[in-house]
Amino acid sequence: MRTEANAESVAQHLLSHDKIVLTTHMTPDGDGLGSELALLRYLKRRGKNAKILNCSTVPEDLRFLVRSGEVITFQRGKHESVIAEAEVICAFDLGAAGRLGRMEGPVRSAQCSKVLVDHHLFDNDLFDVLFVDTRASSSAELTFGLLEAMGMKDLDVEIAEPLHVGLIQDTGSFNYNTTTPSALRLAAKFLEAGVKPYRVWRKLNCQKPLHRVRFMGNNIARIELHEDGKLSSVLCDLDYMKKVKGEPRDAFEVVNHLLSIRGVEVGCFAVQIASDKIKFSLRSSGRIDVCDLAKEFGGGGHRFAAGFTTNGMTAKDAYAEVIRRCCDLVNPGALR
Ligand SMILES: [Mn+2]
Repeated sequence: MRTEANAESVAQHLLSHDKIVLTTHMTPDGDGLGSELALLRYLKRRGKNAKILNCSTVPEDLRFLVRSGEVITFQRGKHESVIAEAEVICAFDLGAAGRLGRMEGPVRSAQCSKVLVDHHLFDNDLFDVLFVDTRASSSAELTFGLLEAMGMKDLDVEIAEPLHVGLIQDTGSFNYNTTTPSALRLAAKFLEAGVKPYRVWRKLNCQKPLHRVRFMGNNIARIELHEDGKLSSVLCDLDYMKKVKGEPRDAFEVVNHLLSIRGVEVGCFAVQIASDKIKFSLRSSGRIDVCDLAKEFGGGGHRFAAGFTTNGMTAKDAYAEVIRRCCDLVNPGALR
């Protein structure tokens, strides 16, 4: 049975079980990781046997949030039993089932209850309890509601800091349309609990190795414009990364610069992660929905920030195809 749950019912559901496995999407961001860390810490205080099991390792810039032993990286042949023995699996910020990566199969086979806490549009065929609100700024905001519903009395920095990171990442430091009055009230609560915004900002944004900053500069220098400047794009393929000694994980930041150009309505960033796998990130300045296009290619996300990965096409072909579709988005029906 599938239930559209509220914070109270999910809270009771979690509290009535003991073995709880928390997880989030591959290459976790601050929102997914922050949400699961906050819930893990609270569940442990409540005496629960809770674990975080993720399909990818914690990205370097988020490691400051994690204490040793708090996050387990899923390994085939080793951690299937953790999933099989769980009484509840609770996933955060997922967006699409495929984003469980190598864990998708084991999670699908598990017999236990599966809870999703998310603010993405989600085509669900996996979870039996859905705590999804696409109007929420972040999964962190929903997780905070869940903690309150569980009876959390005193919010402290151990729980507030990871949630704060989720909140600031998903609101673009309180600049995106996701910046609601309740998001700002939540930030105030986090600061009252001891979060130091300057510390968090330094940890998140001022710890880059030189080669990554230079690599970003190289990518910015290669931004192309299409359709009278309404569409901006960059392709970062393996040949190029080899030439400049860049890595896919260092490339993604360039996406934030695609919409910084006057007149650009859609930004498309493509990075080749394997010979026939190209990861696309689409961003919209706020008029054009890019999520439907991402869904057509098997991905998803939000209306103005979405992504997907193509399989079985060369980087050049996949990029050409996606750019053609993006041109149609910014200038529908144009002859070209
Ligand atoms: Mn999120």
